[in-house]
Amino acid sequence: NKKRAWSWPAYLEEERAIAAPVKLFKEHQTFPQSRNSFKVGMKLEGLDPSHPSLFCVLSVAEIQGYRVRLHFDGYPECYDFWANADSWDMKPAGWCEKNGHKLLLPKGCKDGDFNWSMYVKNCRGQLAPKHLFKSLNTSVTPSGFRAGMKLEAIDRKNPSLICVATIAAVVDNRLLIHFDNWDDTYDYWCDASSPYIHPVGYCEEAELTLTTPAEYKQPKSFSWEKYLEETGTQAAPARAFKPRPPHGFQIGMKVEAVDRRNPMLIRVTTVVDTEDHRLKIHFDGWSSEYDYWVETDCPDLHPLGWCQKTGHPLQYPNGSTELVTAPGQ
Ligand code: MLY
Repeated sequence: NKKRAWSWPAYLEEERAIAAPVKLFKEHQTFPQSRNSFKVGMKLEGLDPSHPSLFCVLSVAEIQGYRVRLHFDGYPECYDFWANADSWDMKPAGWCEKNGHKLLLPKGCKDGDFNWSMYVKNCRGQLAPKHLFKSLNTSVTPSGFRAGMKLEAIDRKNPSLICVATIAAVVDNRLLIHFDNWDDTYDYWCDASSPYIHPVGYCEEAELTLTTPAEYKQPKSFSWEKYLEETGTQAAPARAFKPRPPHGFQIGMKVEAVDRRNPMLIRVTTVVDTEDHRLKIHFDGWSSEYDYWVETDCPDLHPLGWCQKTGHPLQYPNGSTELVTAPGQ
């Protein structure tokens, strides 16, 4: 019995399965054009994935292929998270100040006397150089969305609710969605083609219930016209909302996907169900109990060969170890 290494071509043949075509993936999911040049210890500003309205002081804690593990300075390691090196959520030191965003300081640092160059000097760190941030060079087409404009948005944490919301910020082609009179823990970033945002009047037209702002006095008699006047605000123009084309993923297609239960791992994965904007993914060799839904544009979804090309380990289906016994010779 000869042994050969696990490989996608052999596995696809064995499973009679097909790879999800590379053209179905967004640029940020497919093969990167450049290397990951971040180094352990480099410091930067970035979004907290569990509180996406907040930019924080982060350090690169680990590199794995095209991915980085980011650590919140001054906070326990249990909050560390993984991101791709071209993530839009990563910004160089000074970005928040320049763009008028609040920066959550390392624990123990006082507001007002934080200064990046003093800070890195004191902790003998190093700033991540600006040219490493791919997100700074994205070309931006003017969108018609402006901070302060109102819209109807799905609460991603309570997806049955479509709510009165505000564009809290516009950066590049991304919008920060905030829910009126709620705290910012429900906020999220999206783009103009997000299926989760709609123009003012959408619910009325579709005969859906619109969730009014928290503590709104007469929710039953809510009218957009009155509310825009009361708040002295404008509705986001309907033409700024862009339809998202169908994704093209089909049941049975294979991909490489980060396992969100253990996000340092990327596994051999199958699409087992699809919706308009989401895929249900299954980790090959594991129980279907572990299946879950992801957004089609999720940065943790990649075409076959991504791990190999970017130098990241790939977890083979449970049961088959790295070396598999080849049938026959
Ligand atoms: N059951 C939740 C619902 C919160 C909804 C907030 N959205 C509309 C922003 C709660 O009361 O906390």
